[in-house]
Amino acid sequence: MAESRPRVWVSQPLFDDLVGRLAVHFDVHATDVVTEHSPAAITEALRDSAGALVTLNEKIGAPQIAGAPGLRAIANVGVGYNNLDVPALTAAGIVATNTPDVLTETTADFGFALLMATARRITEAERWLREGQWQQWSFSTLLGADLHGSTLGIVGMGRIGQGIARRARGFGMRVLYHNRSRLPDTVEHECGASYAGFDDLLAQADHVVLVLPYSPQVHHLVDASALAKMKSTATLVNIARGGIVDEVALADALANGRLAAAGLDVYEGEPAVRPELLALRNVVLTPHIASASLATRRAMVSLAVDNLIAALGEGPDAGRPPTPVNPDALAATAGITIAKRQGA
Ligand code: 8YV
Repeated sequence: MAESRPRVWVSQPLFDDLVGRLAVHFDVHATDVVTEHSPAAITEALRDSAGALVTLNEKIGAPQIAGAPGLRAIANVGVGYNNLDVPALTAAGIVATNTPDVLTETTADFGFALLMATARRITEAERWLREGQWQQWSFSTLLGADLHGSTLGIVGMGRIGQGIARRARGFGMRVLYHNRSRLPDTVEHECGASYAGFDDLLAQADHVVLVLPYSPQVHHLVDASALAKMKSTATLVNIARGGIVDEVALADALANGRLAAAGLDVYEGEPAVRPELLALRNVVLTPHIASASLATRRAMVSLAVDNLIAALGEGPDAGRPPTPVNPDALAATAGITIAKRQGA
């Protein structure tokens, strides 16, 4: 009797040719149309699965894995993995993986684009023009803030933050950064960036970019009191996660001239965007697309597929997924892989 192959769930339509590589090893249950899966639907999809390829939309914690005894790996398509309860997965021996590195430069490009659009009011200017408001050229139309010669404050100096710092250097900006830990001198030097305390960075920066990973510890890190420490002429860009900014306080600061402008790619309740933000002209709003170049989105899916195949003990890297986030859980998978190699 033919041995049944492990079932793998793919939560969203990704790239068929890349996801198709899973079918060499697994019985693939792919989602054909973009779907908002309810927590119960995720539980159901995982129940008989050995692995899953998921995106930030799928929140997976203890309730979702409780009824899935055969689940061994979750491959997240994204560098951020705050949609996963990693301690719960680790405790259950489930390997979690993410997709770092492949999106670094694309995301840094976008962070810089959003910064420029925000400081120089590009989307606001286009809207104004399309509305037919450009009746006569005027010297004082849509005056913005310079990037060159200004001070950039980067909060979260991982790979993407460093990519933004290198770009800022080319623009003649002074770069301050704040991070959980200070970077080695060589990296600071290469990025042309100096370490600053959080409050100091807020007070000195003309432009602040948030690129730090989300965790409950940084929920609403940028709240009313943090915003009050910033210059009223400053701009704020968030390409990290929505929950890091108190959006009500931000909208209030933007509406009342306590902050010049903001550029947001991420939102606390996305895809919903607060009406207070939608009503403002001095905020650039994009729909979580910082990593969305075709080449990079393909590279992310490809890496996630590699991770899932390896984490489930198949392929040339069986038992050694390239980018695990909880290597502790790999021990369990390694045991399965060894047993499988031995024909158990
Ligand atoms: C992804 C992101 O598009 O990588 C991340 O953390 O926020 C985005 O680049 C998203 O995670 C897709 O799941």
